[in-house]
Amino acid sequence: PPPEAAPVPPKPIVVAAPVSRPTPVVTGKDRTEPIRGIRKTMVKTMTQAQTIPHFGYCDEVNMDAVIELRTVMKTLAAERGVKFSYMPIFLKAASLALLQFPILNSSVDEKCENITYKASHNIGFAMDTKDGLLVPNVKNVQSLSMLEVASELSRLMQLGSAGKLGTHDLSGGTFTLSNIGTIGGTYTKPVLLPTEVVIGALGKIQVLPRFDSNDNVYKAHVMNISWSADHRIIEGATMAKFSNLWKSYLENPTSLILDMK
Ligand code: CAO
Repeated sequence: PPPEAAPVPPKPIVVAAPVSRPTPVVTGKDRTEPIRGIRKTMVKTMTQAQTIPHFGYCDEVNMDAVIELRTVMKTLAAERGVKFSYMPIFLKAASLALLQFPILNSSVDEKCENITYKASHNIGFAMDTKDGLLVPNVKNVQSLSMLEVASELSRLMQLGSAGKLGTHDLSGGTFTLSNIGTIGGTYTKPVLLPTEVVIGALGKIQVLPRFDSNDNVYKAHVMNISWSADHRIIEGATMAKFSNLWKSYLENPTSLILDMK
């Protein structure tokens, strides 16, 4: 009899997070409270951001290959005591792409007369905490391994959840990614974090029908990316080229490993 075929391992499927249901609040009358703390900082930063002319650029990323890669990396990282989400891959891919588009890791002075190209890729990530929106950053992503990025992300997330992030971790960011997809949504319109010139928002990974190269429909894992950039110094074409490169690292993670320092 012909030898039995080896069992095909099941494809990893990303399951959407359960809908979070906060406790309903019924007070019966209006309530006014002062804006304090992190929300007060958000008022200041976002008001400043709206003085910057932003443009948006969106695309979709096929996540099939990166989901498989991350499944393996998650197990390997766990053996070394490190939690490994998709974020280290997103950050490292961004850092490698920034090496080719340094203007996206720059800042402009208040009068918009000088551009400073930042040597470090201090990549911030938006964090939804009980106290509000926090954006700690991983310093020098350009010189960290993927595992080191994962470990640093875990440290920052733990501190953020405990409300213990310090000024060092919250300042000096040069580029930001916001994974709103852990909560839901597809495309967004992210707002810049001054003095940075780009922010990217990642939508939720969805299972959707797509065509392969032979025109056959297959089940694809798709994630949307929404970039906002400072149009005073960033051209749409530059943003598109950077996004194409970042996307190519995720769609073909072997190229990510090839370019890794
Ligand atoms: N789509 C679908 N699922 C996703 C996903 C995405 N884009 N990103 C991560 N996930 C899944 C992961 O698969 C993970 O499950 P498994 O490990 O079991 O596979 C699960 O979600 C939980 O991920 P995580 O807790 O490890 O999250 P993370 O490290 O990817 O992200 C953080 C952490 C801090 C980015 C996230 O918790 C968060 O706060 N997101 C909200 C950001 C936000 O508020 N943005 C708006 C800013 S403007 O107001």
